[in-house]
Amino acid sequence: MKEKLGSVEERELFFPPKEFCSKAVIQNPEIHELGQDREGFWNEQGKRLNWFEPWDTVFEWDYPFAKWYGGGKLNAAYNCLDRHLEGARRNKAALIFEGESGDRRVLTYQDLYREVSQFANLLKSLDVEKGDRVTIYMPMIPETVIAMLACARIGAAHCVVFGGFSAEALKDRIQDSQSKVVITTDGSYRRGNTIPLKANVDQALPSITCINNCVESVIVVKRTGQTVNMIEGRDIWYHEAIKNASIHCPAEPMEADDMLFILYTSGTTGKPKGVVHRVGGYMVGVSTTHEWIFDLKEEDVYWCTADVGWITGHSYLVYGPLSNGATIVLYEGAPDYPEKDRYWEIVEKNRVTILYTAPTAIRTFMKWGESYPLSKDISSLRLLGSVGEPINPEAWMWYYKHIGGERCPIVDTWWQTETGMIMMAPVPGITALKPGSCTKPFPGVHIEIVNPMGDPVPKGESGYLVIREPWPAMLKTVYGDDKRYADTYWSQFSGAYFTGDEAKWDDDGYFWVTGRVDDVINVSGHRIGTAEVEGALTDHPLVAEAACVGRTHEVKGQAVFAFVSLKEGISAYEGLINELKTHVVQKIGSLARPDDIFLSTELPKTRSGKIMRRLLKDIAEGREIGDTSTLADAAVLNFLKENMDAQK
Ligand code: 6R9
Repeated sequence: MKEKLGSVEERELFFPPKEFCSKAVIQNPEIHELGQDREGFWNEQGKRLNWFEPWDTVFEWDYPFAKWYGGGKLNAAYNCLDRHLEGARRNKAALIFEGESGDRRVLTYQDLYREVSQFANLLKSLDVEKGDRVTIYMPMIPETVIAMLACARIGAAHCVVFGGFSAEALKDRIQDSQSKVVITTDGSYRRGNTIPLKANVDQALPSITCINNCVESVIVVKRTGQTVNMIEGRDIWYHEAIKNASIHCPAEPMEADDMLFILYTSGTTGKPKGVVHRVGGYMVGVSTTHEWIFDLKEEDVYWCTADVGWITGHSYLVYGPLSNGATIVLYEGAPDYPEKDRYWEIVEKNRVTILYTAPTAIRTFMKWGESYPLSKDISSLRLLGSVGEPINPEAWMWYYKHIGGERCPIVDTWWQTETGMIMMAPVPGITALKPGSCTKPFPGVHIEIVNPMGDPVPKGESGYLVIREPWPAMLKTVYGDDKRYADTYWSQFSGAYFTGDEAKWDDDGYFWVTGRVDDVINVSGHRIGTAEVEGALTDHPLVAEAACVGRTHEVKGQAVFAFVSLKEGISAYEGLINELKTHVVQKIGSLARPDDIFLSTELPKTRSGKIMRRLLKDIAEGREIGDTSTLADAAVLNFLKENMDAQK
């Protein structure tokens, strides 16, 4: 059977070392079969958390809305902090912070508990109550994690906005969530420079339309020491306000189905969606997957390099590991600051045992060469993880060899903002690995690959990745828009959640996710909606129309390629392309900056006026152009083909 498969990589199996398997958290090869009784399985896993009230039902399914652990009451911060204070974990390092400029802080579980309680009391003193929203716009510093847990402690939903987003993107997210409080810093460090976060907040707030009580206060944490403009009656310095806050703050008992946080993510339309996660199912899901997939042991030092502004930062930097009582590393800066060995220096210094990072980072390290990891002692590593986009087998092999010393299993984890938890990944003590495959669905998770009619495809074939059965950390809804939730995720295939991804199922039943099939571009593991970038471009006064596609990029996975037509009578001038790129950065953030902008008099459209992105993608990738039969005007295409090189 196996010989039928195409590449060498698909046939090559890597078995985790015996030494690793014999000590693994999960050694039972029948664990996936046990997971087939989903209700029984997740009932059992629910018991890993501390509950104020037990649940009555594991899940109720009112398609497409699910309720998990109905009747149960718990608190996420309590599960990440209080329950670890009883025994030896009290004085264990919960968080090791590595600042970009070399400063370092270690907080034990007791320290973290105290700081979270104080922050929670500060929020309470600002009238933040259960159900309110709080926007967090911060760099990777301990106070960011503290702020998240403080919200969770009092039952407010946090909305973390990535610190690299622009004032305008921040505005949209505060507006949609109607946050009562914004927490930010004076600024953030990036490669020795500073980025003015507070100034972005100041720019965002005046144009927000408030429905009720939105943004009454801004809490400012001092980080860079740069000058900021504090507005009397609205802005508060954290270090001053916290002085009087009590160190006792009871954790609010939350219904399992109550909202824990909102996280905005890009989709196929211009407006980012507020993905809502709830306390109970989410916490069970991330806690279980974190322990099993990362093979977490009491003495591990676990480092997830993702920014807290993304779902990976929420689930596998904060809630998963802290609920499991792990020691986490939090690094503020860039991988090449001050030198290209910074990650390996952090691994050496802290004896990091588990490293979870993204393929784009691995490809960057590959490009820099193995001398950097070689120059440090990284022998403490015992398990490696990958997330965010498909990992190409070459990058997998490099990671395996040069970072893992051929002794560390690699867990390639497939999941999404909406799934909340890892859905497909090896369980490292029992799963043989194939470079480039996320292997199999996690126990208790049901995933299928289907054809356009929604029927499962046979082994060896490709199709659309769908999830038919509810899972505990699934999104509850899109914030304030149940209809959008149902339409976006549950309407393409009847009876199933559509992931937006395409995948192949090989003869061994291993899954190979190949990428998005919707209008989402994955740049360095960050989701960018083509409609968002197009919206930013057409916002420029000279632009008539814009169409964006993803083009393969050696390091970033994909890069944004934009086709732009200018308004009638406008001709291009020197510097216009850069001006357009800067405009996108101002509207969204530098992560959305197009690598290429191609100016064209017209864009290829169907007779009904739809831009044919498929053809633009062929052009951007420099490959043969596909079926053009529905194209209204073939001359446009010829123009594009002929002028592409000239503009490059
Ligand atoms: C966790 C996260 C989700 C999209 C997802 C898919 C891609 C993530 C992947 C992967 C192949 C993996 N993706 N992990 N593709 N293999 N291991 O990244 O969430 O930012 O919402 O992105 O990322 O295309 O649909 P999110």
